Amino acid sequence: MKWCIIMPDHNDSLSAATWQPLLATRYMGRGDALVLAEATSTNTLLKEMALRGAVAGSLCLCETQTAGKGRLGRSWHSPAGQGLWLSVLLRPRLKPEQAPLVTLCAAMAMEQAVREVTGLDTRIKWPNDLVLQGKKLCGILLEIGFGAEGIDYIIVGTGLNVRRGAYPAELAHQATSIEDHRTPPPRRKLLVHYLAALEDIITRLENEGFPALAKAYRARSCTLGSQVHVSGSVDFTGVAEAIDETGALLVRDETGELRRVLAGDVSVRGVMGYV
Ligand code: BT5
Repeated sequence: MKWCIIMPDHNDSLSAATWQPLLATRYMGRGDALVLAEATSTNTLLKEMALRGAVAGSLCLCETQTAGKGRLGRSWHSPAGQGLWLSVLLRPRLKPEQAPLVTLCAAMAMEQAVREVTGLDTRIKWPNDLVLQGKKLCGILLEIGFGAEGIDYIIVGTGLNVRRGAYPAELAHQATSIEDHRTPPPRRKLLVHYLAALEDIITRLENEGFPALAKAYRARSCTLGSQVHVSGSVDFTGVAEAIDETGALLVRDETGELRRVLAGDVSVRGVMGYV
């Protein structure tokens, strides 16, 4: 009988010593770094750190989340070692009404990181998904704290499916992972590229506003120019035409009226099961 030794994948360690020396950022990833084997939710833990005064660029990441959060009370599957379950703290110089734009910036940064590291061609589904061949590869959850002066903190949570085990079989029709398409890279590489791209994009947003990013966003979007179905407090079908200066989606409905969609669920024809 042969021995089979099962070792943890040390090539894919996320301990701070493996990625901090690779950082080429001014502040992103250079504050406090809480790296855990297990967390309830990295967003929840980083929010506590933010309230205790952690600086912008601090982060929390873990191997597995026991209570990973999606939007609107939904949950996020985060099994051990299968993904990049990460939250980053921002204290951006933005007006409160610009805060939702940070979700779009995080999607652009993750799209850039995945493309630079793996060559995969992902698309941004407004507002908070990265999709690959019509299936969800990454979800983003923003949590915002306001103070007397405006935005106090923004927690940018990203769940990126790296290995095939990141999502359960019952989500296989709408979820995907890098490993479904490529040999997965070390997660620290994705992390370092994401932090660099996020710093760059957020700085441009602070200095120049979203119009400076709109062309690049449109080029990577699968929503703009597509037929969409908006559901939630309203229910209608139309064509997504643009993003406004607050991050809202402008959709031309079937009567020709341009309608502003702030939240709610937007299905894009041909993406994540909507036909
Ligand atoms: C999101 O919500 O897409 C936001 C997900 C954010 C997760 C990160 S992980 C680090 C940080 N800490 C947290 O606690 N959260 C953030 P939403 O658009 O509501 O999508 C949630 C839906 O996606 C679920 O209802 C499932 O249908 C599906 N889903 C859950 N886990 C998934 C996974 N691993 N891959 C693909 N789809 C998933």
